[in-house]
Amino acid sequence: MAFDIEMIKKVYAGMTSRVDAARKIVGKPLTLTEKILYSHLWDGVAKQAYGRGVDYVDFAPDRVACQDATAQMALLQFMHAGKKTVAVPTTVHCDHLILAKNGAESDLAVANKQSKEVFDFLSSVSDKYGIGFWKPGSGIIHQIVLENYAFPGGLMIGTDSHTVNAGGLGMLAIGVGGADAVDVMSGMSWELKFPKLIGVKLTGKLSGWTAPKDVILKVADILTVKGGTGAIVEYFGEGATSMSCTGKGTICNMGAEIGATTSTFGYDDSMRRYLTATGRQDVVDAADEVASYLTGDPEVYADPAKYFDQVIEINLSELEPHINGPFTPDRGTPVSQMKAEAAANGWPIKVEWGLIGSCTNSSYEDMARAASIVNQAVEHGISPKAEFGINPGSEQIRYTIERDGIIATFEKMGTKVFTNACGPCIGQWDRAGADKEEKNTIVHSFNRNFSKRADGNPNTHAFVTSPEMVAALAISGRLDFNPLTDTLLNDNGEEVKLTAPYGDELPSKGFDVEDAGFQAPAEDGSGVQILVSETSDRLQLLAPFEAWDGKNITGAKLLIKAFGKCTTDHISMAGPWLRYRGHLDNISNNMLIGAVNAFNQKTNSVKNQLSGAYDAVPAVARAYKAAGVPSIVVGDHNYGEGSSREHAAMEPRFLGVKAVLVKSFARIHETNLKKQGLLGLTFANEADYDKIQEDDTINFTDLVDFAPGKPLSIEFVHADGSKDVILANHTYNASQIGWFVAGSALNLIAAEAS
Ligand code: MIC
Ligand code: SF4
Repeated sequence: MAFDIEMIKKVYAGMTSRVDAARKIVGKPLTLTEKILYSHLWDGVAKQAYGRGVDYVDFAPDRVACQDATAQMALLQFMHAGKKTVAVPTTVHCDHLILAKNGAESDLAVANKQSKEVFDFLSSVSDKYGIGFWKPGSGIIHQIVLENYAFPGGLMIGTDSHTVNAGGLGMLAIGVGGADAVDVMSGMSWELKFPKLIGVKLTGKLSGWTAPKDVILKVADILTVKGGTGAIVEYFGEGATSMSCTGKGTICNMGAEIGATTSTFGYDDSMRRYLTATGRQDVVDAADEVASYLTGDPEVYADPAKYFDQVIEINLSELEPHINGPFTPDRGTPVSQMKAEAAANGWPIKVEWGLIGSCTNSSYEDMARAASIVNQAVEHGISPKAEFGINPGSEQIRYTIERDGIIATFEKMGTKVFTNACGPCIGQWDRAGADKEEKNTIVHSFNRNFSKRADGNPNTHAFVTSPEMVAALAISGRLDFNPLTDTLLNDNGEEVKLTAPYGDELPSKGFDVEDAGFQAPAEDGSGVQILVSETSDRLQLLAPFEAWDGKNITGAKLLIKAFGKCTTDHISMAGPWLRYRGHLDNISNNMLIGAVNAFNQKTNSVKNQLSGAYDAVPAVARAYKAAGVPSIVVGDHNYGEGSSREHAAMEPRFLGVKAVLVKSFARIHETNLKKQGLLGLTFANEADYDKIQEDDTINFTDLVDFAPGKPLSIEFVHADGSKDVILANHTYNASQIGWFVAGSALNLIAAEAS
């Protein structure tokens, strides 16, 4: 499990010379983001000040991390790359496939049985290719990365959108699809559009009920779910240095919810404390030698407007606790306004469940602060009005909070302690009664609250807030309870006012753990056998997608015109479907079943143009595929928002969809489409979305001239014979066009390896 201090020292050694060179070339002071990017250029030298938001640039990441749900596809692809071992340090984490039901012990045993085949597969592939393997129950990928592998100034990628969490330790950590991870694991460069820079200046200091979570809830409210697209967010100022390292992690983590490429903070004392507490004094020593390279230049922070594309300022001393939701993480309501908002919108006031956990908010400090509220309730004889569940972020955190009495405090209130895993955050929650689809409210400390995400019930109104606010709202049982001003009645009918939460940033007695759950790979994995049964319904070896035939796509049918929000949860739902993440054919049966059909406003009901009948989206796609008819998908803004799961791109590819034409894309999803050999296109004129009709037949007229920077013309022939010709923009560069031509990026790697 040991982190690689030699690798880190090497990064730092290269960093000083590269950053100095970059500063000369660019001729101005540098942000932290630029320092990390310039020092991780694939070709080693900063040749130019890259066009922000335009140029694709090749980078050399230091690490890769994968979680079980995405690792299956990533590793199935890696097995085709023809390599003996991974080229950069890589870990796999089993955290998504554990259903929360009765509590950690029995839930973990059930998962180990039900997903044995998948865990065994991941463990043996890891063993074979030199990958560190974190067993089920060891914790959530991003907490484990923060505790063990993240380091200031590093660049890592991970097959999960919340990889960005490691920005809390001064890294640039970026979520990608499995195919991108395969490139880096195979020793190739990794390509990213040079990001725009957003600076967030934090003045003042957090106090009372306000927590780091409120910073990102506020930022999400300001920037919305797409405001960070194509940008890296860099936080600085006295408010930044005065908060804990795991608090910074929370802020960076939820930066995924504004579409940001990633977020980061400059190296400071909070990071030194955290590194030391997690046994990494040697990283502190190495980082201290290059400390000025691990934060933005002082000139930048003194005059941010000159160096960032956009600057936001938030005064933490004035920031109120926020409650964001329902159904989207960017709808922010300050606690003082919740009474009015909830009443005006008809949100159910009664809180049924309070859930604390997820990679966003499951640190020692989070648990300690929430427990301090629970403790007050217990001491004052207040019975909680809602049910309560927690998922500790890692076994190290769980062991330590158990030792320190924090779990015992939660248990006094009847809290269910679920496995150290994602659990309800990703729909792995067997919530009693959810199938009745009753309108209800839950509050949680997670990052996403899209419809159906936690319990599959479209009428569950999920609100995102800090762990301490979750505790307060769950105890009061009311969404509109304001702990700053309101009182609660205890069991004797006396009024009690909760005092502000308190929790140690780090355990005063240090972290402790008996078995962290790590398995090191074999020294020589060449003899390790990987077995995938042909009859398995969980795992399926991949067959390469066919190459482009060099012709225009013609006679295609419209599969669906998706209306409004279409996140990766709408395109490839998680929850019960997570079990098929390693089986492309089976998981394709969830393709776009959550997307709303613009023509009838229904989900999973689209017209099969061959038969005229309405059917489920995957069924219609399979019918077109069987008939040899290509299809296309049309969508709205920020299509593919949310997860990094490449299944959202592989499923359409597998079911014969040739192009996805939308008003705009979320970054990771757009790349995933390109990697899998699909056409990801945007309307040159957004209003053209309205021209597309249900019975359209679609012809590309100049795909044969597909070239960088050149829009494509697409003909939509309507049922009455009339037609509209629409211009579609794309962002494919020459090598990405090569992926399309080859049928997928992996086809190219495999061809080169053979
Ligand atoms: C999520 O939070 O949506 C997930 C599940 O962690 C995903 C990854 C996945 O779909 O497996 C993510 O955020 O990338
Ligand atoms: Fe797991 Fe939820 Fe974090 Fe995704 S957001 S990694 S599902 S805890």
